[in-house]
Amino acid sequence: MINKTVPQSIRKLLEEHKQGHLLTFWHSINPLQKDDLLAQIQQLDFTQINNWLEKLVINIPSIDLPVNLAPPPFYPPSPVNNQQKNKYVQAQKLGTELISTGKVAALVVAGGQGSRLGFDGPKGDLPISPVKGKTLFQLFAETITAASERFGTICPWYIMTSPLNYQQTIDIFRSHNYYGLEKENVFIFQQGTLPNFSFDGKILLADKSHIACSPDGHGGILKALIRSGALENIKKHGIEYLSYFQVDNPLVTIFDPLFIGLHALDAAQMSSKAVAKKGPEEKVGVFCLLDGKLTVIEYSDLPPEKAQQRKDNGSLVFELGNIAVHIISTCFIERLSDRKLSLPIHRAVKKIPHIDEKGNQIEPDKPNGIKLESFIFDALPMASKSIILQTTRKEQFSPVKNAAGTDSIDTAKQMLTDRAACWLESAGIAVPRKPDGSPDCTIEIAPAFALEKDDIKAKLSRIPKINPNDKLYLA
Ligand code: UD2
Repeated sequence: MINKTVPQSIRKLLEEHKQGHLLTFWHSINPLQKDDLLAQIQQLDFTQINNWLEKLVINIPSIDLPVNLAPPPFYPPSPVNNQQKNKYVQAQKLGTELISTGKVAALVVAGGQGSRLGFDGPKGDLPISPVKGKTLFQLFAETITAASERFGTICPWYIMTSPLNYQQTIDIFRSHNYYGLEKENVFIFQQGTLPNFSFDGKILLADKSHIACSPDGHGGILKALIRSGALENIKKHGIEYLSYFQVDNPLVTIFDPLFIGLHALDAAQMSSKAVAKKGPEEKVGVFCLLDGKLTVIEYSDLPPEKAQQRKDNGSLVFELGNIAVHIISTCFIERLSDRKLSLPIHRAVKKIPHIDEKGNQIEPDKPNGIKLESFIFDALPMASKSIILQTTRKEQFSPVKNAAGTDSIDTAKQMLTDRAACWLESAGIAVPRKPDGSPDCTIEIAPAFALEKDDIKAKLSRIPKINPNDKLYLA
């Protein structure tokens, strides 16, 4: 058994595709590891791999800078004329009805590795609320509980993880008793992975018996929903709309009747929320019409003259930044899968830990290889209809990407306090402010207390006077 040999067919296959090095350590691994490695090799699809090698790994794809670009139509945060006002009222009513009748579920993508943040563990376990230090998962769970009560229904929650953080995520939910949600209403599933490559096209080994792999991008959700049985479960619950968001945005409004209603009224298949970009350099994808089709163009692919182009009123022509909040119709996911439509694969040059040909562990300090991934927003041009609702950054978008500086834990905590202060002030509560205008206190509003600004008015008697430096938690 110790001397188990490699099946001839596998050895031949690897040699044919110049990946024979995957067996370098065959003689120094134990029988279980041998079986494991063989299983991983059998999973490799060499037709696809050769295609990626040619188009994305060995050869650097030439990026055709998009030329035929136009800004897309969008719904503004508030209606601008009577006709639109009527539509928003109708949409709000329809969205409320759809949520109340159990047609909408929450769907979060939480499979990323969060490497920029340097946080050890699933990003959803990051403490983020400014007073109580609740984690992202807890905040979302409490929001889902509060929304279920508000709408008189049960809103299920689908959570995409990756093989790298699935078990940890399950353990976190178990140890927190699913944050008060019923276990059967929380569906945690795994996305796929793709192998990592050196610049010369060799598949990297993570250790002597494991191929180095990374999650296949948030676009992997389309396949993962089907493969994991989540889509079946969604259909069984009669869910028609998925409210998609990223695990790194503590300000997200998960159940927004207006957004859901506009999507449904316009018979859209996949819709998006956007914010006005802070400036031409902000690192978010932008919504554009490319040859008439709604598309997200990553900031790095947007020609600088387009990124900087301004309207007469001074705002950017391509101003709609992607905050990765979507409504996706269940039937759209089914249609993509029936037609076997797959999303394009993108290359990302990254630092990839691996072992070298002598078995030495390499922890690179600069990018040394290529990861491949697909993006959910690449499904937008495949939708027969898609709408964009512009929203306000300070109300709904504060991504936690970095350990410090912009888009960090500190900025998200500050924005949670800022939003809470604005909600309280809009209900007539005085909030102490510093000379620079920022709140001179820390405020956390639990989802059970208020899901939106208008909920505050009914709770005025429960709000104490706020003094400078106070830490106030409203629950
Ligand atoms: C994404 C968008 C960017 C902007 C920004 C808003 C891309 C390429 N860019 O930036 O345009 O909208 O978000 O915050 O998406 N994830 C998985 N599996 C994966 C990879 C990622 O679940 O294999 C999740 C991850 O856990 C996170 C989200 O997808 O919730 C975004 O991932 P990211 O942080 O890598 O995206 P980023 O910052 O490149």
